[in-house]
Amino acid sequence: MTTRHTLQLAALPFAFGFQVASTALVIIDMQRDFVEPGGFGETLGNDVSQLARIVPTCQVVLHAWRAAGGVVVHTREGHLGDLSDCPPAKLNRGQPTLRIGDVGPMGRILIRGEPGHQIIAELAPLAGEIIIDKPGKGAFYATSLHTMLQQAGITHLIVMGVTTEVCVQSTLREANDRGYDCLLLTDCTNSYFPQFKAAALAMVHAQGGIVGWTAASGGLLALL
Ligand code: C5J
Repeated sequence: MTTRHTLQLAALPFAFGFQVASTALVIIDMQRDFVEPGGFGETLGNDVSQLARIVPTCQVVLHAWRAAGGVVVHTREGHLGDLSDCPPAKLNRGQPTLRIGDVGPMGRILIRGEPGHQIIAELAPLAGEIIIDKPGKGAFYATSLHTMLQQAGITHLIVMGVTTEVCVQSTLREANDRGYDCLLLTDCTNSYFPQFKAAALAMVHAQGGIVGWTAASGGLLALL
């Protein structure tokens, strides 16, 4: 198989056609701050063990995608140490046990460079893979992601990561508006709220794929 061969992946609402050469695997925010106890996710009152469940499946897909020679993008949500890129509306919202920038067990919450901001070891980026640090939920807001994807000739995205209805869905919508065909891997994304995950998946492929496509990872692995 050459990376320019068009593959057809069974998906909802219909087959997702893509070429590895023009497709990026985008892994959203698989950071310690969301997946491990003591980080941003837990300060908001969430059960982070929900998210850890998808890690082995994400790892299998990542390894297969690397072996196929595809472009890999990792994103991380986080802020500058002086919080100048964190709007007060985000900083002050709700009643978390610790706010963004406060010191927690994995360093300052959601701050770039802190231990909690790192991508989990199982999915750690390799040299040469794209890492996007983003201050918002969507990976295109205030980042160079679109420019980097265009430079790499990318037209299609295969997306996994957390959380389905927040950063994953925001990124899918941003990508869709920029003209990318996007597939979300259903067993490689998760939410702290199962009902929100189910609703977000349905929203993606409804109305003839108004935001994109969804499929479980097995079909992709078989094609690769
Ligand atoms: C959240 C994210 N949930 N990565 N961030 O605040 O989905």
